[in-house]
Amino acid sequence: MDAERAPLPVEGVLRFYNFLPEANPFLADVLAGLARAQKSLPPKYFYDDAGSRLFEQICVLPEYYPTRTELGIMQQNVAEMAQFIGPDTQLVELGSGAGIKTRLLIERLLPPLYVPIDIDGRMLRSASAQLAELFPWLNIVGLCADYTLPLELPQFAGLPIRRKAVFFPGSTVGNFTPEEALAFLRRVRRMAGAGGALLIGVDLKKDKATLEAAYDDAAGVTAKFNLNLLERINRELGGDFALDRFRHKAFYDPIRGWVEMHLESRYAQVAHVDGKRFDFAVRETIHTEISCKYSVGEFQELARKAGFSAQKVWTDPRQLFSVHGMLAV
Ligand code: AVJ
Repeated sequence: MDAERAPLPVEGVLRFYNFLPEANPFLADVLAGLARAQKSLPPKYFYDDAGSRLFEQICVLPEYYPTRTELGIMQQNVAEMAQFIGPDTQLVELGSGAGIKTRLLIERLLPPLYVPIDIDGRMLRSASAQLAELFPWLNIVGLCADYTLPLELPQFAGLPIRRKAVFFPGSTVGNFTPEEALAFLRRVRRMAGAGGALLIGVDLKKDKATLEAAYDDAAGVTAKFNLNLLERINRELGGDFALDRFRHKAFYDPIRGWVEMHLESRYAQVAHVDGKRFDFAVRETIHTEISCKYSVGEFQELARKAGFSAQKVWTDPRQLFSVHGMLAV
């Protein structure tokens, strides 16, 4: 038998497996991104310890409506969501983060196994340990992995599992372009397997002012979150970015339907990473993130192309945010 595909035993309630590549791709990704005509850095590198903490601060900002709106939708509808997913389901969560919404779902769904997947190993461990304390009956197998890359979900032996459900809250799918999101959802479809379910949070299209405030808050937390990427490069890769020589920029592009975040050079300047030199013209930017917004219909169509059929959609009264219930066809 293929050793790699042998089912993993679920021994004890709390286990972790590291699926991150041996060699850290951060340096190569940064050097490649900064060498482009439009300099860019992948948003997944926001989430070091400092970045994860800053993101948690973003989630409670008055301007950042997605987190509290999605939580409200879940509080209102979690019974129906659990019923939609059904019993004996292995719950897989992508980008599990601090996992507050997860608690709601787990206490209704009572899944035999919970598999959180996150790129931030420390966040994964602390959130999982909290859940293990809260739900002593729950088997948890945490996977430290980059789910933007192909990932073969291990099989688990010895539990009454009839299907899988993938939970992907927070509108993190918005970090992909619609084209990338399609490729990603096709992989999620394979991960869910036949008859599997997808419960996914998707931020809705809305007016420019609301969106731009959400990504450029008055307290400057999002600016700090964005600039932390340069700080991380300085810390981990021996960079020499002067943080006060860059400013945070965020704007909504209604044609593309996404918010763009950039770090804009205030001056003509030079920075180095790993001994390599990068020149910045005044007002030249590093593109650090997109956050794509969808109408309910647009997202359903995208998911349909990826092999899901839309079954349910839950929204808030102001139609700011949506949570979709879909089935793998
Ligand atoms: C975690 C990707 C959903 O796009 O709204 C928040 C990240 N960036 N403020 C988002 C983020 C700036 C967030 N996601």
